[in-house]
Amino acid sequence: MRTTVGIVGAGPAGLLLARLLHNAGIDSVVLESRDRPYVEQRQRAGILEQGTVDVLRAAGVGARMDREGLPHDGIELRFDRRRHRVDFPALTGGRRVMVYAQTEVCKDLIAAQLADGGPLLFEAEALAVEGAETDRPRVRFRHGGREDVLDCDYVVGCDGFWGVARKAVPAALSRTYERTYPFGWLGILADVAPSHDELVYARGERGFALLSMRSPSVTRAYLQVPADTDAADWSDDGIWDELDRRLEVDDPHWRLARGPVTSKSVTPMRSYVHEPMRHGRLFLAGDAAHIVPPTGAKGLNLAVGDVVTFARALIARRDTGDATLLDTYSETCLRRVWQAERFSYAMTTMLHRAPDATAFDDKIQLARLDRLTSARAAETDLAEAYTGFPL
Ligand code: RFL
Ligand code: PHB
Repeated sequence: MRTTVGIVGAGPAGLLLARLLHNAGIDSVVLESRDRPYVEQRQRAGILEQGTVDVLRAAGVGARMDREGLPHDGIELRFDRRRHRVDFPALTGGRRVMVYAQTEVCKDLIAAQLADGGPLLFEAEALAVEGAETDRPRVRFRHGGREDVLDCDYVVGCDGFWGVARKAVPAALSRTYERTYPFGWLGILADVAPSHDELVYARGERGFALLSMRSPSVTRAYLQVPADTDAADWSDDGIWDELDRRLEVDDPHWRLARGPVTSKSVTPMRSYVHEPMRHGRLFLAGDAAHIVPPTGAKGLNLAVGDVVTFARALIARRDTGDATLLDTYSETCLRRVWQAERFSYAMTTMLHRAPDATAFDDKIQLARLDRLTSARAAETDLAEAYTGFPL
């Protein structure tokens, strides 16, 4: 098989890249190791930045998002039994976010690709990327019990944190920066209307809690738990009791609505960056190159930023012959990536209670929250980072 751009992985990064290239008349082949139902049902992100929303609309895959997504103008912070709302449009000159699940973004992109795009092969596992330093990189893969080779002009590794593409960068040229956190998130979906009309990020003495949503009738919520937690050890009542405790405020109108829990799972928390994000004709995008803890809601949005940057660079190369944007892909992406790393780290360390936290650490967290909720400059910084820096 032969194509211009070989794309490894059909998560949001790979699927959106295939769409952007298709719209520009550049052919691609997407290889995805899992089957379609798995990719469409994997529960993950829920928040799209303003820039991500704009990109999906411009790519022609925003119609259902605009019908079913929930535009949000702010979030609530809870600490010390207090509630504080952060008003995004007022602080950012009109920027907001959209609640529209990653599962739905993927379904929309898959439907578009299968309708009129290039090949999207499910259950096609990439085994290795080879020849990245040559003009003809290739992906060795297994599909339908057979090994095959995809010959490309460019390969984009969109195969997530556990993928194979990153391994094609020689160890001597790779630098990695990493931090693991001594806690994870227990996430649930529940068939009950969200108890609040915006997301609630809560710092409590017993740890962090997040109240989110998937639709007007489905609640998504998370609890900070020890890193080695087994989700099966938590009963539904136990989860609701703990959410109740961590979301408690001195407001007689607040009440957490409970309902049947339909899914629960534990996610580890990690910060990770691989540099550089390009080696020869291999480009890394999304979780294949970097991971953020989910507290800043940045992972999917970073993946979108990377593939938009790559698509623009390749289109410029085709239209003008100038490869500068391809050559500077890594630097361009990493600048944005490190801003998201900074923000995700700041949100995580401000709101979670580490197992070895001291009384001093607690006071510093509260002082950071106090500053955020009393100084417009600090609040503006949060609002700008949360709604996303322009692409
Ligand atoms: P993905 O989604 O991991 O997709 C990679 C794809 O590659 C496939 N693959 C292979 N295919 C072929 N051959 C191989 N050898 C392969 N190896 C792997 C995989 O099967 C998969 O389909 O990476 P991508 O596209 O870079 O997208 C990244 C996002 O998925 C991720 O950053 C976000 O989900 C992170 N995240 C959030 N991001 C946000 O922007 N906003 C949020 O609100 C948000 N919340 C979250 C999150 C992630 C979470 N978890 C579970 C990690 C909440 C959670 C709980
Ligand atoms: C989600 O709804 O899954 C979600 C929302 C905000 C985050 C992380 C996850 O920061």
